[in-house]
Amino acid sequence: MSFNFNSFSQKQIQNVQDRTTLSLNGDWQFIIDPYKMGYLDYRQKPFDESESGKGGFYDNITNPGKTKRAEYNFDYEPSLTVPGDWNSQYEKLEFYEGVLWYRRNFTVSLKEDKRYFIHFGAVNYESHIYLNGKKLGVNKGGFTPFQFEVGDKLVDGDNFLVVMVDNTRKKDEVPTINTDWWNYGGITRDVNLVETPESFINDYKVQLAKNDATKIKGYIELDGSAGEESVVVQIPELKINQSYTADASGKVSFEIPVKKIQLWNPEFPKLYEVKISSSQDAVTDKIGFRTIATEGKNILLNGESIFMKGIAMHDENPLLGGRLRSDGDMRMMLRWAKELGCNYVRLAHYTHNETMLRLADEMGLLVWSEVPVYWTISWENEETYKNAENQLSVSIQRDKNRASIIIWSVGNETPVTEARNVFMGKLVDKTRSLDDTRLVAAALEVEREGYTITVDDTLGEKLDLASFNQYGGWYWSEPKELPKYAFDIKFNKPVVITEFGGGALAGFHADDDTMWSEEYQELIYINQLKMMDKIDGLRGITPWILVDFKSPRRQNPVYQQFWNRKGLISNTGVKKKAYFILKEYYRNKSLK
Ligand code: GCB
Repeated sequence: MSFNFNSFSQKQIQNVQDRTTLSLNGDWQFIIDPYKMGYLDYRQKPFDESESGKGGFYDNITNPGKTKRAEYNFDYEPSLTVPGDWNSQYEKLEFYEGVLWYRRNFTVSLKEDKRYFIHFGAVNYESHIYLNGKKLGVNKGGFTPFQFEVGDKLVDGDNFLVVMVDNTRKKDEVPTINTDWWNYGGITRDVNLVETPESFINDYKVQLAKNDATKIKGYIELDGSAGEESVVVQIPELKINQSYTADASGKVSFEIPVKKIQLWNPEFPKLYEVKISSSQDAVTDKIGFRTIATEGKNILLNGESIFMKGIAMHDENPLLGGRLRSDGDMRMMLRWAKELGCNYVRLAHYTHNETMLRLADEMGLLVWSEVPVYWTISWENEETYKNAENQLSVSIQRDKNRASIIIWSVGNETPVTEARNVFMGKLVDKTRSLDDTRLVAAALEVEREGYTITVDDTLGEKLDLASFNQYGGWYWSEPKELPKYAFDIKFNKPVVITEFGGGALAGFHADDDTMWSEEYQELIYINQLKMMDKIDGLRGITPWILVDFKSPRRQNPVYQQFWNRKGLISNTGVKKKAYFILKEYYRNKSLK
C-alpha cells in the first residue's frame, strides 16, 4: 500500500488544549539515518510498498524485536526533547538535513466507549508515522498540525510510536529549497494522544459576522454523531445560552444577536469564556470578538481607523538558536514586541505555534499570519499548489477563532509571472472562501526607477492591502540617500509595509557610513521612518525584524556567523540603537 501526501489527513480537532489528552511530549529516542535505510531497500524502493515483506532496518526500526538481524536498536540511542528541533539539541545535528527516526514508548488504559487520536502540533517537514509497527500515514508541511484516529491500532497497556522525519529541502515543496531561515528539523511542537467520546465536538467557529458587531455567527460540527443530537452554546458573561439540534451530518450553523459586547482590541483584549456542549462532549474556549475591514485607505478595527505599530518575527528562540518550545519562550517574544510599543506582529513566514496566537489574543497584539509560499515556489506544479493550499487551509482551520489574527497572508516576495499570479490568485480565493471575516494580503515586491519606488504588482488587485517589502538603505542605496526617494503606489488601499531594515552587529559601533555598525542600522531606521511617513495611506509597518535569527545564507565570518543581523535585538537579548528609534516613533505615532 502506498501512502500519498496527506492521504490520511483528517480534519483537525479544534482546541486540542482543552481536550482529555495524554501528552506524548518529553524524551524520544532517536536514530540518525542519513541514507534513509529504514525506509528504502537497497534498490531504493520503499519497504512500505514492497510486496515481499519488510527488510531488516525497516522492521527493526518500526517494529523492534520482530527480526533477528537487528542492526538498529532505539534502546541504546540518545534522546531528544519533544517539542523541539533536533538542530539545537545535539551538536552533530546543527546542520543536519535528512532523515531521523524518533521513538516514544507510552502506556494507556483504554476505555471502551472512547475514541483516540494522535495529534501532532507540527513536524518539519515530511513525517511517516507508525504506531505499534503499523503505519498510520504521512504528512507534509513543517508548520501545521495533523492527526490520525488510532483506536484500532492502540492496545491497552504498552504502546510505541515511531516517526520518520525528513527535512530534506526539495524544489517542489512548500517552502522550496531556498529560504532565509534555519531549516530546523524534527518534532517541533506538541504531540498528544487525544481521547474523545464516540460523538464529539470536532470543530466550531464562534466569531462576529463579517463586519457586523451585532451578531455572532458560527457553526459547530460533531464527529460520530448518530444525528439529531442537541448542542448548546453558552457565553455566560453575555448571558448567551442557546440550544440547537445538529442535522444528520452533525452540523449546526447559528447566528446569535448580541448587545453590549465588549469588543476585543489591543488595548483591551477582552476574551469571553465560550462553552460548547453536546450530549456526550463539552469544550471551553476563550474567544475575543472584533471586526476588521478596509475602507479606501483605512483599516477599520471595530469600525475605527487604526495604525498598526508592528514588528516581524520568526518562530525561533534566539537565546537557544532553536524553535520556540514553550509558553515562556513565546511570551518572551511577544513581551519584547509589547515593550517596543507594538500593537501588531507579523508572524513570518509560516504558520506559528497555536499557543503564540492564543498569547496574542490574551496580550492584545494584532496578527499577520502567513504560509510559506516564499520566493520561488514551483508555480506550475499542481502538487505544489495542493500542498500550499493544504497548509493554508489547515492554518485557517486551526486559528479561525483567534481575534488577534486580522490578516491571512498568502506569501512573501514572489516573483511576478502569469503562473505565479494564477497560483497565488487561487490561494486568495481559497482564503476568502474559508474565512470572509479577515483581510487577505501578501508581502509584495517593489520596482525602482531613479528615486521612485513603484508598487503595482497585479496580484495587489485581488488583495485587501497594498503591502510590500522594501530594503532602501540596505540592499539598495545608502541610508543617507533615502530622503530622495518617493513612492508611487498604484492601489487605493491601505498601505502596510511588511519589511524594511538592515543588519547590525550589536556592540559594534562606528560612524553611520560603516556597514554592520549599530549607527548604520540606526540611520536606516531614522530615514526610512521619515520617508514612509510621507506615504498617503500608510496604515501599518512591520520592520524586519524583532531579533537576530539564524540563517545558513548569512555567513559573513565577522558580523554574521550564520545569523541574519537585521534584528533590533541581538541573539543575546541586547537592544541595538535602532530599537530605540522605532520605540520612540511608536510612542509618538497616533493610533488613528
Ligand atoms: C526579505 C525576506 C526575509 C529575509 C529578509 C532579509 O525580503 O522576506 O525573509 O530574511 O529579506 O534579511 O534579506
